[in-house]
Amino acid sequence: MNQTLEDTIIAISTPAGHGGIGIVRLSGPEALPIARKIFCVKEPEQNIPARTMCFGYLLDDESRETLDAGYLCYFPGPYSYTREEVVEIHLHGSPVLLNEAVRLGIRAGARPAHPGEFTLRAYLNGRIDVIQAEAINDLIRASSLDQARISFKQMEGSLSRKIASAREKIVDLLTLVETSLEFPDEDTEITPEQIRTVLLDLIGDLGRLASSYEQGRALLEGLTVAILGRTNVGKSTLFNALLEEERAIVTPYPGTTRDFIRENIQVDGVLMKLVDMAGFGQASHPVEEEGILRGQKLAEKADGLLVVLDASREESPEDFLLLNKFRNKKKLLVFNKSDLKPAINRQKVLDTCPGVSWVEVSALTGKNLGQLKKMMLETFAPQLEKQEEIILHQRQKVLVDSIKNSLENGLKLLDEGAGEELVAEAIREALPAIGQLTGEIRNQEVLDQIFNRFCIGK
Ligand SMILES: Nc1nc2c(ncn2[C@@H]2O[C@H](COP(=O)(O)OP(=O)(O)OP(=O)(O)O)[C@@H](O)[C@H]2O)c(=O)[nH]1
Ligand SMILES: [Mg+2]
Repeated sequence: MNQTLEDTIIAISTPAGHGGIGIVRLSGPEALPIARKIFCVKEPEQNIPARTMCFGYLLDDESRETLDAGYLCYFPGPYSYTREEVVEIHLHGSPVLLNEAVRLGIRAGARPAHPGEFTLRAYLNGRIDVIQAEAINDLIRASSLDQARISFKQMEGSLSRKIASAREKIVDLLTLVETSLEFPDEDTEITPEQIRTVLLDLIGDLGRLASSYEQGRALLEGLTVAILGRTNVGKSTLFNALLEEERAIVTPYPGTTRDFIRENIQVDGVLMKLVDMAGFGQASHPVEEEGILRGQKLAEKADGLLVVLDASREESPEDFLLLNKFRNKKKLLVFNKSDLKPAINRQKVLDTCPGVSWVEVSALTGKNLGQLKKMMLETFAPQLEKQEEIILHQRQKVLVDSIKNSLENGLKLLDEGAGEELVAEAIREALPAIGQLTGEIRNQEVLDQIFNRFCIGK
């Protein structure tokens, strides 16, 4: 990726397609002069107010043809997204016009931006670190509100501060150990016990951070929740009701659903991939049999199960078979068709799986579906502490693990009675990983990987 900061870059910053407005953005030393060439505003250049919308016209400066009306907004560096001179031109959201504006901008001296290059510049100019850059992209691509919340905090520097504080503690510890080595007689001496306390504290913190990656992944990818039960209990009806869309076919005949269907829903900001599948029981057709097998495999891997039972009929051996088969999975028991006269022996079912939460619903009338959603959150979703930091990227997880490893090596040496010099050396090995985590140590390949995931114009 070209990283010359002398260039002025240009790109459309709004998504592809037609929209109410579309924004072309420029960043670099010539941003304002170039913008003024292609966009005509009343104010003379020296009077263009900062961060204020100025009405004007998109103009082909060669043919003198006016192409659109809109607004120009000038963000003088360093008070801009990239810390450089930045101009946004707001036009009508027409791809034809926006592309033309970019073409005119290039003719006037700008160069097309690479994906993520605006954010890359913000990083190269020291406004954000790599963790924050990753968070910006996460925020843009967030598929659930929870994920967006976490990414926003990280964009504002919460995770970076946590890493900085770990770094500070490590550096302080190293300084103490080194001073006590250099001046052994003075009262600067640090005891192995003190070193151990600091190390254990840091290792605990980093361990919690590393294990938050599992939650992070669940957030990014969503939780898979499989709807399972014998045929005709109302799985597809429940699936549709939770989806609020008539997605799966529902009929009064057992064996309606044969293949599985997966759709995303959001429950209070948490992304769940809901899967409807063939009902368990005697298959009436080889296709259904295959569907049942696939469903079982899926259910085994799911993050949670909704085991649906027909409360208007007596419990059947298949119900018990199912409950036993998925004994060790997180699940909820859903007694469906509660609008009809009950016939199931609920207690008998509950006795086979003590401790499992249950709810009586009617997928048909919608009764208790809100309650069911609440329970799905409580039972399946990782419980996020609001102030806790979550790692969303494998890159970050690998580096946090590596920092923790170095500290653990130091601790091991300390426990084996090795000299403080050796202990310090092991601890010092944590520093490069910290540098890579926040991007202080620049690795072109890693930067390319991170910023290539961005859209053009961000
Ligand atoms: N009264 C009542 N009927 C329901 C309810 N839920 C589903 N049904 C009916 O039960 C029948 C079967 O519903 P489905 O949703 O197709 O059941 P399923 O479990 O997906 O069935 P298979 O795909 O064949 O395994 C349909 O006639 C639904 O209208 C409910 O809560 N109350
Ligand atoms: Mg079905």
